[in-house]
Amino acid sequence: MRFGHHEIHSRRLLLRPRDIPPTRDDFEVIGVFNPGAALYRDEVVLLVRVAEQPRERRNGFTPLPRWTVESGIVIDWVPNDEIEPIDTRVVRRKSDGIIRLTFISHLQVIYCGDGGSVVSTSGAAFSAQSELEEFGVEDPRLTPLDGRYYFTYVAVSSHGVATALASTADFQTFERHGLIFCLENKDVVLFPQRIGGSYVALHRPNGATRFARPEMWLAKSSDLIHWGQHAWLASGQAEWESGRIGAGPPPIWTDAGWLTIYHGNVLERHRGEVGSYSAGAMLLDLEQPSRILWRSSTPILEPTADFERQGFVPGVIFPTGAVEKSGKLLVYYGAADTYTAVAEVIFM
Ligand code: MAN
Repeated sequence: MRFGHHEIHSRRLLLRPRDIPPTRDDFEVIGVFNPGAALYRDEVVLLVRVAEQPRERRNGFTPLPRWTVESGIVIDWVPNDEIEPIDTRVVRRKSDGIIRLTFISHLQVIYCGDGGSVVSTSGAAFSAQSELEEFGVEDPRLTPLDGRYYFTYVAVSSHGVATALASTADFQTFERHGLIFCLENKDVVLFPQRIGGSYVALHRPNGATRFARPEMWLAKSSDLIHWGQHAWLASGQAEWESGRIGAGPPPIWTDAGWLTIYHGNVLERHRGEVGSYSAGAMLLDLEQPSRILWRSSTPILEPTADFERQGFVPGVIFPTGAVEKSGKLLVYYGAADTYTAVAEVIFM
C-alpha cells in the first residue's frame, strides 16, 4: 500500500450483542467486540470476542463465571459484602484484594463478504480450554503468516493476564501453540512477514512495579514460540495516550514503512472511571521496526459516535484488525466494549 495523508471515509456499526446467540440459555451476550480480521479466500473473516454474563439475578450476590476442567463453565455466586466493584468489568475481593471478571469471553468466527457487512455469524467458536484460560480468552489479533492464520489472544486466569498463540488454516479447526508471553502481557501482535530473518511481535508488558505506565515493546523470534531481543518501542506522549498504549491490528506494509495502528487511553482520574480509548498511528522502519519514522500527534479515531460512547464501557475505540481490500484499508475495532465496527481509511 502507498502511504500518505489519511482520511477516515466512514465508520459503520457491524455487530451488536443481540446478533449472536448466547452459548447457554442462562447467559446473555453483553459484547461482541475487539475482532481479529483477515482475508480468507477473498472474503473478510473476523474472529470476534464474545463476552457473556449470567442472566440470573440473586439478591445480595454477584455471579462470577469461571471455566473448570471438570465441568466447563460454572458460576460462583459471591456475597456482595465480600467484594467491591472496581468498574463494570471487575470486582475485588475485600479479604485479599484479588480481582475477578464479571463476564467470560470466547472467540467466534464471523464471515463478512467484502468486509462492509455481516454475511454469517455461525462460524466456529474458540473457547477456554485450560486452567490458564479459566476467566476466558480475549482480544484476538489475526496475522496471515507462512500459509496459515496465526492469532495471539489474551488468556485470563487466576494467575493473571498472559498471551497465547493459536493458528488455523480454514477457520474451522484450531491448533493451540501455548503461552508465548508470560503474565502480565497483552496486546501482542505479530508482523505479517519475517524481518531480517526473524518473526517480530509488538507487545505490552504491564509490570506491577510502576516505574512507567504500560508501554509498547518489540520482540523477535525464530519460531513464533520463543521470544527474545526485547526492546522498548514507545510510551504514551499526549494526554489521549497518558494511561496506556498498546498495539492494534498487525502492522500493514506500506512503501514508507510499517503502518502501525495502536490504542491509547486517557489516564483515569477517579476510581471506577475508565479513561477513554482512541486510536493513533505510527510508521515503523521497514527493516528496523524499532525505529519510529512518524507518529500521529492527535488520534486518528476518537469515540464520537453513539455506539462508541455508550455501552458496557463507554468511550472506547479499540482497533484490533485491518484488511486491505479493493484499494481500501478496512480497520475493525471494538466500540464501547460492546460492538464491532469498521472504519474505512483512505490514504492519499
Ligand atoms: C481489562 C479489560 C477487560 C479484560 C481484562 C482482562 O480489565 O480489558 O475487558 O477482560 O482486562 O484481560
